[in-house]
Amino acid sequence: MTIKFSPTQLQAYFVCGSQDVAEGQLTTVVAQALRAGITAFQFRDKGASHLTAKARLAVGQKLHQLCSTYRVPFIVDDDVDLAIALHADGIHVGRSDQQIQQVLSRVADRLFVGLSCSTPAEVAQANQLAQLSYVGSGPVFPTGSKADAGPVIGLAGLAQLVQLSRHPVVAIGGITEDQLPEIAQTGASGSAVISLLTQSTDIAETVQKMLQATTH
Ligand code: TZP
Ligand code: MG
Repeated sequence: MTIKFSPTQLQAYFVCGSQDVAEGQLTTVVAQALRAGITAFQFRDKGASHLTAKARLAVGQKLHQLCSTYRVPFIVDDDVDLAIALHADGIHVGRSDQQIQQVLSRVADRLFVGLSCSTPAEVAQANQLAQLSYVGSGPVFPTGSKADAGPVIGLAGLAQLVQLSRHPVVAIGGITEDQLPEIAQTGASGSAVISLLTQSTDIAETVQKMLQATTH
């Protein structure tokens, strides 16, 4: 099953890999998040990941199956070969990942493509790329989940990028429940989060708050 991109899928966007949860818990956590109503899932397995390449493929297959059951897009971070091998619905490309033009020409006919953009110049470049589906912007706030995260852009920085972007924007980085309404006020289509869901004591309630913040 291929899932097409819609901006409403950015409302409650969960990003997670083995490094973000206790060992062996990834599929359990993702299943809980899907049951709670997340609108997109990104498999981002890197850094302190405890998976071998072979295990990553096997876990990715399981996660894609889970996402398909809930008709939620399964997006792979960064790794085009993995995205193709897993028949992912989408790929998310960061600034330091493979050149966006190369990725687009290789997979844009099969996968939807998201790109990280944290400055007005990067958004201006993304505006030239008609095949992009969305832009991810941040870190909006300080984050403990990405060791090499760039400078914090704040809510004002996010609002500026949303204004400039022709593509829908999903906010990322250090987003807590309290900030969800302010994120929505910038015009962002939603929030992409790791720790808000992996550290949540009530995933169902947290996802509801993410959905409510962006439902007008
Ligand atoms: N890209 C920019 S910040 C970030 C990524 C992957 C980490 C987001 O994690 P958290 O826990 O929601 O701050
Ligand atoms: Mg990346």
